[in-house]
Amino acid sequence: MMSRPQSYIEGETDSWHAKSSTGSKVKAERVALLVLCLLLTAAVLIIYRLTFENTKTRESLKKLEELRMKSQNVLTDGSFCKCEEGWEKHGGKCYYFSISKSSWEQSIVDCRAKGGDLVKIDSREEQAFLERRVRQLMKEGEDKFWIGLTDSAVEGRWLWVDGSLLDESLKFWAGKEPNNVTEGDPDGENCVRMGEEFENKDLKCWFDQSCSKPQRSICEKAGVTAT
Ligand SMILES: [Ca+2]
Ligand SMILES: [Ca+2]
Repeated sequence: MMSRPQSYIEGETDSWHAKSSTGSKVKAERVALLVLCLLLTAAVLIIYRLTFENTKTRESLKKLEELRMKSQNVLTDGSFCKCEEGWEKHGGKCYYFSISKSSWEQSIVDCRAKGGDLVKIDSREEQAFLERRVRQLMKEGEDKFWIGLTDSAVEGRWLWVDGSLLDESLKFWAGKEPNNVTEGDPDGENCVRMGEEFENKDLKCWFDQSCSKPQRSICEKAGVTAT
């Protein structure tokens, strides 16, 4: 029996090895391609999801802002509030920021002639609104605005224009105020003005001042209802 030449067997083995090596290479490339495809698909899905969520978040924020704007102008009976020309609407109330300066007493007279009164601050939110608006209207430190708070009757006993006592949790005195300085006015400082040109720490921008010293003022009145 004749056996194959040794060289022939070696040649066949080399060829088999070459084929086997090429096959493994192709297989590895296919696996790599598959992995790449999977990664690409995952990336596309993630990008799509993020874009979708981003759009959803923007829509939710827009809706929240609309609700916030609406809630500020809706009164308790569900009707909407309107303000006369020159008055600014906020939280169902109308505010008039007078830049002409007068004494605290005269400011009350002027506000009442307009159908309102010097402002009474009932919440931190209201203080935040007024603090921001006053800051926008001020050009220098003396452009402060009277609010309806006084201790004229009893020193240190702060009352609002409607006769109510100042709520301890709603005080926004700046620095070491009230200091009841008596220089320039022997009666001291018995009326309150508010405002700083720059952003105030924790909304604290109230200063007691001599009631006769002319200041700008903030009037407040209820909004006119409209359904
Ligand atoms: Ca005082
Ligand atoms: Ca003072």
